[in-house]
Amino acid sequence: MPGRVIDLRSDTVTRPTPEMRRAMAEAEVGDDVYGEDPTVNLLEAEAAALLGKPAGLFVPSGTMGNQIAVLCHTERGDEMLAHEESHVYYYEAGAPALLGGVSVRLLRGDRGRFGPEEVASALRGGNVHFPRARLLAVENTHNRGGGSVWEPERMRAVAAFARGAGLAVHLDGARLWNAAVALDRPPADLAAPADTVMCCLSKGLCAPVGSVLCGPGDLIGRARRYRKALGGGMRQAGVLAAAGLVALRTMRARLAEDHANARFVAEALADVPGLEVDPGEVETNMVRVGTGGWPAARFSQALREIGVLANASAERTIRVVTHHDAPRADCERAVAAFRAVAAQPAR
Ligand code: TLP
Repeated sequence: MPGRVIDLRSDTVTRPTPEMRRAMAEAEVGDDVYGEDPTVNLLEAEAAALLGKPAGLFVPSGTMGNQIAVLCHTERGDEMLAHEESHVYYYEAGAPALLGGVSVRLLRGDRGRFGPEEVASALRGGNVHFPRARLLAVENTHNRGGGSVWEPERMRAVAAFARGAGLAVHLDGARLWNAAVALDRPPADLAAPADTVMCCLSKGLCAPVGSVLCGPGDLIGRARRYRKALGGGMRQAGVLAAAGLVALRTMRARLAEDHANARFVAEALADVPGLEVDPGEVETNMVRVGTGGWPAARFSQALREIGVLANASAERTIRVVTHHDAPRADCERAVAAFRAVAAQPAR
């Protein structure tokens, strides 16, 4: 039985680095609901600049950032378009309906990605029977797609088509930083096709809490009011924003290491009998492991018993997410654990 548990459930489990903790302890703060927290203001400005948008808003979570965007782009009774496995639909507790009275029309496509034709065939025109389609949501990298990256040209084409059809475009860029590293492109290039973009500081970048929503100044003004309504107006939030600044300034480039570790895990598991892994589909920091004869939930439990955490993401699939707090040696131990479980009879 190994000592320390290796946690590959998500990159959300990363803890703030020593530099972040120092920055948090020393942060200059004020009351952010009055707009008087200098560290939050700086984070919002730096994030907006990095993403090529006029304004930014610090929010407690990616979910809140996405849902504020939905509220800003729609009215009650409207419809938004999103991939059937998108986070905004699949993992946000029905919030578009709950908070905005917005229905979601689902699109299909390869690992979270689609083309203008999928958008075109989902649009139904202005007939009184139909809700008004007002928003398209895209996700890059795509979580349930296994960390898949949108090809920039395809993203531009989809966004241009949607805008031509009168839809706004929101980019769930929780892991846009990973896409930027994988493509070796500035984050602003990847965010350019979207009206609004949400990016997380609390995943691969290791900040303890927080995301930013960036977009046009007037929209971010309205977003600030929705953030207040949802209870996300925080006071001396500069202690959190200080960690976010360290994240933005120092933690992006190292994501390449997480990507290399994900490839390492995928390649090591590819020829383990009983497992199904396609190393060719690993584009960033996620690996989807098919568990063959095992129900994934039971496989996950068996891994846990030998000190490795990885969640079932589907009936017969486990998701492995690499991150800062699981260096190569931990990935090697995780591979050994997967091998050990796969060698047992399925149960
Ligand atoms: N994803 C989490 C879980 O919610 C599934 C994870 O462990 O991957 N957009 C995307 C693409 C995300 O992956 C997540 C979190 C969010 C938004 C929401 O961010 P938070 O957790 O900060 O609300």
